[in-house]
Amino acid sequence: MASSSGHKTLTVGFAQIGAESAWRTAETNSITDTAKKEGINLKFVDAQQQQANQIAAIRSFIAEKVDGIILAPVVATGWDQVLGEAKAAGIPVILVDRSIDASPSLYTTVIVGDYVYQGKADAEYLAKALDGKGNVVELEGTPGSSPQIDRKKGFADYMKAYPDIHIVYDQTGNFTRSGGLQVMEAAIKAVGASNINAVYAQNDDMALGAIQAMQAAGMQPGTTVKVVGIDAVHDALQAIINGTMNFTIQTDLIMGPPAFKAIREALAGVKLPKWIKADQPEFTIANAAAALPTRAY
Ligand code: GYE
Repeated sequence: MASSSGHKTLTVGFAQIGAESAWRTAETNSITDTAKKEGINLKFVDAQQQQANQIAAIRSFIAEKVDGIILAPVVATGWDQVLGEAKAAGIPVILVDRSIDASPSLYTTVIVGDYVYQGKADAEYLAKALDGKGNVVELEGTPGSSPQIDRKKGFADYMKAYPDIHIVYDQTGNFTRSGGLQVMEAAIKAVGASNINAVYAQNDDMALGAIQAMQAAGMQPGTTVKVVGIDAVHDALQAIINGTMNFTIQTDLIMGPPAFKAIREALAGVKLPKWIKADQPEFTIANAAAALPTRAY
């Protein structure tokens, strides 16, 4: 059957991670809005941060004989078995926003940013802003997820050249605003407010939570404490404009159009690149205000 847009009506299963961040919710909206617009029958599962729920969702998509599967893999390992089952059923699997440790033959393509580069960009900004010297609190994402692993590595590798910059506190905030707030409260208690010169948050939501915790402790995020995040979500750009945050780098979240396009192409026998990458613009006080009104989500 043809939809109003002229495409064959597809049935696609989407195993989403959950709703831990503003970024994640916007990505969900991109995929559900695009499905509506393109007349795609979308089976949406919110896995509540559990890999087991994602594996169960994929198995039910296979049983329902969907045309394609979109998976945002919560962690990087443990996918071989279930992706082997999807492959055996001949169903293309498009990975979105997180990569996995598995043979590339088990999936069609991964649409994902360069997260090592993002960590490096945050490190580069901080090394300059701190003049090569200072104490940093690191807020990490979901343990074992590809952005947590890669962003940590990109930052640490770059900072090897700066021996006078120290990570004085380092904990996961699970990519959530409340996690960022709690970890920052604990860091302030453990290290002392006056001993913290910067915060490196592996996503913007945790940076925003940390800003709240610092303000409650009478600190001045954005001025005496430098704050860098990742994603470039709306509230982070607003915080940069307000002067409470210093830097962020975009993670693409307009995932609907490229994901469904990849499924159509895979079904048509087109050979896709294994890694589909988007631009990652950087934002500071110099360009945040101009960018904010044109953000799609
Ligand atoms: O940066 C973060 C999140 O996997 C790239 O997950 C994604 C990350 C994103 O919830 O905000």
